[in-house]
Amino acid sequence: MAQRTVMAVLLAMVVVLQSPKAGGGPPSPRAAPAPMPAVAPHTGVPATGDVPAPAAGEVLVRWSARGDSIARSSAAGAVGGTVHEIGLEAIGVSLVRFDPDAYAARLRALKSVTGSRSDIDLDRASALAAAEIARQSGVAWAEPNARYALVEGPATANDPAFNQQPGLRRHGFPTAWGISHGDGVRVAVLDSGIDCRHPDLAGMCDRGFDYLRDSPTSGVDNGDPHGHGTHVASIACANTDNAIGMAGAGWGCHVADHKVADAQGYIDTAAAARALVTLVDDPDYRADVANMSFGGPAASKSLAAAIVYAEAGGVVLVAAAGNDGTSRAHYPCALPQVLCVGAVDANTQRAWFSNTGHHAVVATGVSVLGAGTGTTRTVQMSGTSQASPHAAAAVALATGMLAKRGERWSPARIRQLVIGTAEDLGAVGSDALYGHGVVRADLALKRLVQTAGDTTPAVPPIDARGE
Ligand SMILES: [Ca+2]
Ligand SMILES: [Ca+2]
Repeated sequence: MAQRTVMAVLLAMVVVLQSPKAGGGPPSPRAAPAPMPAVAPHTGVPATGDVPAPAAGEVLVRWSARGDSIARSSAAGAVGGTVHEIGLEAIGVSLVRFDPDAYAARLRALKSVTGSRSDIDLDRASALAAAEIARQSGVAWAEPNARYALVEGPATANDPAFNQQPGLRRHGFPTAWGISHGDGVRVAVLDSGIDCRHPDLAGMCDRGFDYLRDSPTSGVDNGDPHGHGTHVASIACANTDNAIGMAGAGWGCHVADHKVADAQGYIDTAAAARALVTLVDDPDYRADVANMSFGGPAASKSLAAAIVYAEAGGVVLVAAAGNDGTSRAHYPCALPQVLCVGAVDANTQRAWFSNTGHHAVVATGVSVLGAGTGTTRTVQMSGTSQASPHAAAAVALATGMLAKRGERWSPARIRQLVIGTAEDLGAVGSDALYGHGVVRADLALKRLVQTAGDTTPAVPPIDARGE
């Protein structure tokens, strides 16, 4: 066999066991995690409450071909209104403004005469005015100037540990959840395995592959002797709003366990490269995103070729910048096809261990809460390993939103979306400590909202390396 390069080590450290909370918190861990209770699937955007009333005294009117200016004025006059052009001439629509109080009073008086007096409020007056205008000559249709609400999500998820996950708020995930839940998105986790029996991961694991044993994993009874992969997977896609444990940043995304690391946390180039190629070549393992919370200084050509292959195959590649605290290039993160993620603490100060100079963005990577293995419900770990899945989750939410409207963007374009919406930190502009800044899932998705139906790139190409 060809000599294998020991490629990388997993990039997390400082494990702090977290004891279960008394009262209100998750139940005490037992020898085997309890099976996941049935939870209704997350489907789309949550309801936003009451529908706002239409704008008072305004009706939008579409004129028919024969509607000349005299007919228009006459139609508007039927409700005591006047015609206003508001820039919708291209679609034949004008705004009729009228005095809603006067119109409502007139209707009340009429009803009084006919013996059917009842209160007519302003909302009702808008609908009635529209109906009256619609009956006039030269009018194709008329409708109240209805209002819509911004789609805003829940301020919090109901997971009991949510308040111990300040990074989620810092990255704008709760707002992003109001726009997308990442449903149907698969994040391949190239790591030490995933404990898919964990109550916050059961049901979120898709079929995966164990490259050490050369065999598929079911996504049901997978194991993780190291614990690293389980933690990373949960940060991205733990079951959210299920009243159990923690929230996953990607809310409803699924993970696939691509086990490439041994129990000591080492990954060889062959396993990593094979996993990347599998994500593209084997339809059973197709993935939208690959999270690589590993790396090292070896500039392997094979790994680089596999990265290029996976990106060309449509996989958005996200990796950890490394925990050496140096500016030395760290692979695969330093490759240009990879969204390279450094770590910051809860105050968005650079984590002391986070490598510099090669990452595109930063995310929370100090004392991050995630799923433990075995009987441990949650643990805290620190590392760029923990930062990377936050960025992967932002990608998952964006990918899910695009899929809902029938779009699929290239990995490069999605990478540019995350980079282009990052919040600048430290020195103005891209810098060695923070790259382009901290991941803002909310801003990324809001930019996607703005680009609905737009076929031009959401953001101009940006040199992710910052030069
Ligand atoms: Ca949960
Ligand atoms: Ca900066």
